[in-house]
Amino acid sequence: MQATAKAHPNIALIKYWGKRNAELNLPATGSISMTLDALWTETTARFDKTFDQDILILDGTQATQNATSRVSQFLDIFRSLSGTDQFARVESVNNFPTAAGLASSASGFAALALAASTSLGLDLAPTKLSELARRGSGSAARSIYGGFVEMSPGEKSDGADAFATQLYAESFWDVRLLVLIMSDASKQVSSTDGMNRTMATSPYYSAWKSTIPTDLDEMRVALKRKDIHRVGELAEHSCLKMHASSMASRPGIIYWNKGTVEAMNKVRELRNDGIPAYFTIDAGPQVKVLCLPEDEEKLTTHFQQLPGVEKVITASPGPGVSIVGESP
Ligand code: 2P0
Repeated sequence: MQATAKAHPNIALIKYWGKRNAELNLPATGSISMTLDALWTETTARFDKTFDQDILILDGTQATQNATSRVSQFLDIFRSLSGTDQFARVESVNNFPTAAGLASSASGFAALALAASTSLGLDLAPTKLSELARRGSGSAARSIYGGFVEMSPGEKSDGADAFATQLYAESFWDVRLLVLIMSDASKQVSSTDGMNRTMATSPYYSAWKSTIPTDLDEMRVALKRKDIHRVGELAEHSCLKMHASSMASRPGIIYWNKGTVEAMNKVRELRNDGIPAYFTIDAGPQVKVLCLPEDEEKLTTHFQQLPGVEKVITASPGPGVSIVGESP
């Protein structure tokens, strides 16, 4: 059978940065995210006994050996669960640039987890799907669900309790996340390499880690109250703290460029003018701005005028992963 799944990336409001076990991809801390409606990945998986190797097609082009072997290793988990040794053809399409630092691995591995398990006839509970998606990419565990999602680091050594759960569905709170695409998307250190280096060499990592349980508690309360100021302040703090910890690595990791800093300053300037707007930044230069729907247009106009900003994408809380096509 062949199955096509659709998943949306998510942006962490309380960041995940560091692993307690690299092989099983177990996060060192919990995290809280929002799934984005405007961006998506659609992935089709077909296992067939006539295939003699796994094939990965990304946005219409055959993927590199590295990308294909990462996907092959991920598919091995599903092959082992269903007791098959068949190879697969995986075709994946993003409606956004793959390398733009927009969490394509989150939507990519969430979609692949559901497409692969469905095409093999495995009917997995969402928590199991989330646990398996995590093996592909830590943030993918959160993209199984829509709306506002919390990832648990778990305590078990086999990772059976390291999965995400939904805090609130996408209909809970109508907020916006403006994604500012920077024109100078300079080459970055991958998330995996960045977090591993931070954990191994940054004197600030342990301090960062010790503050996360409180951040998570406070974010849950702020979300429940739909308090944009508190959610935004906590998200901005979590982001700056993650970056400060990375910058203190050896060699230091700087994900920002000139446009990133200009956008951060602009967000704070607009906030001083009374508009509730708060930024967050992941392992790349893009700035994401949390705001209310009524300020979306005004803020977009301001950000489009910044010289470092190429494009602004507007996202709202989006849905979890789903099957959008099946055929024999
Ligand atoms: C997050 N990031 O919580 C953090 C904040 C980026 C910055 O999760 O190594 O691609 O595959 O588990 O999921 C991006 O890291 O890392 C990420 P791996 P992933 O969203």
